[in-house]
Parts: sequence; structure tokens; C-alpha cells
Amino acid sequence: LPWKLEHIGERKESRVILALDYFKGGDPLAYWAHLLGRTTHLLAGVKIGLPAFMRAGPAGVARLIEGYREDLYFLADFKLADIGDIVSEELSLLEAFGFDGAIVHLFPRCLSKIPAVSLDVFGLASMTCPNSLVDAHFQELLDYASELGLRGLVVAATKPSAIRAARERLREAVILSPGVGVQGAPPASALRAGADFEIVGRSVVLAEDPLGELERIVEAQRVVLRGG
Ligand code: BMP
Repeated sequence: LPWKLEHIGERKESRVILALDYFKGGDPLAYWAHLLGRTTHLLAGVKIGLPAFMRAGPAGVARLIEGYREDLYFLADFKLADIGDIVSEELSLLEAFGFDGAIVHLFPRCLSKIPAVSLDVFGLASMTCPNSLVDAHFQELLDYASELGLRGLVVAATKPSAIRAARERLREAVILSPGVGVQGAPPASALRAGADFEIVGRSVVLAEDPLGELERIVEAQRVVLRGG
């Protein structure tokens, strides 16, 4: 069966995962709830990390998940990079909280197997910043992901050659690509290189016209999806 993420992406013909880190004025939870109210039809999922968790609080994030669990994939991004036992605990907690998937760092290489959780696990193999030590070990991280049998990967949209290499090495992987928009990767460029979803934050969340900006990105994606 395809993951919920792929399912929603197909249904909406959108490959955007919106990173909720920033907000404009007032109450963060109200801002994000209003934003999702207007954009959900164009989103495959939402990525929640420490900024959203601190700003909205656990109860606020739980309310967002509760309100949109049918229509959005909820991805937890808490940069998990601990010893295997702790990462395993953290994934269990995120699953119980209501998240559909979670990102873990691969660089510690502390996991001997994928923890026994039913939420989807994405391993980060490449970062958007130019001089990341993570990227210096990119091939080893792909080997590690392959040994673990990981199906999910995170690879920087700002590094299309890394996306191509990841796609070549792990053909069945679901590749998420952050860095579209503010960090410089053009909309749909990561899809074109072989990624499955694009993680977009500020260029939509902080736009004058978030819906218009999102429409522009999804339109560009649809050209690629339709083989253009
Ligand atoms: P923005 O589109 O606003 O630059 O947001 C990018 C999002 O992707 C942020 O939530 C960030 O944590 C995440 N991200 C990234 O930018 N680069 C990486 O290498 C890994 C990430 O998870």
C-alpha cells in the first residue's frame, strides 16, 4: 500500500509539504490554522519542528493534527540524532502524539535497524547548507539508509545532483527535498531531479499572498508530474 503521504499527494496533485516554522504577527496557532484553512487543498503535508512546537505548544500542535488528519500528512522534524534506543523512544512518542512520519538524522549511524514503529521514518542524507559535513559523507549515508532498508530520505533541493544520486541508489525511496524558495531552489526543480516531495517554508508562509505563491509552486510541479 502507498503511504498516506503518497496517497494525499496523488489525490491533490500536489507535492508540497509546508514547513510551519514562521508566522506573521498575532498568535502563531491562529496564523497557521488560518493558513491551513486556505491552503489545505494544495498541500500534501505539513512539517512541524521545534519552532512550531515551542510557539504553539504541544496542545496547539495536537489541535492542528486533530483538525486536519484526514487531509494532511503530518511530518515531525525534531532532528533526531541520538543513540538508537532513544531515537526509538522518540519515534514511539511522536507516533502516539499523532504524527504520520518523522525525520531522523542518519549521520550518527547509531541505529542497527529501523525501530519497530508504524510511522514512516525519513533519514536525512544531505543538507541545504553549502558546507555540511553531512554531505561530505553522502554516499556512506545512502549506503547506511540502504542497509537499514529505509524507504524515506531527505535530500537537499539545493543539490540536484545529490537528488539524482539518491534516486539512482535507492530507486524505491520516497525522497523529500527542502530548500525550495528562500534557500534558492526553484519550484519543481527537486521533482525534476527525482525527488517526490518538496518541503517549502518561508516563501509561502511569509508571502504577501500565501495562496497565490502556493498555487504558483503547485502549477510548476504539475507540469513536471504531467511529464513536461
Ligand atoms: P524554508 O523553505 O523556509 O527555507 O524552510 C525549509 C525547511 O526545511 C525548514 O523547516 C528546515 O528546518 C528544513 N530543512 C532545511 O531547510 N535544510 C535541510 O538541510 C534540512 C531541513 O530539514
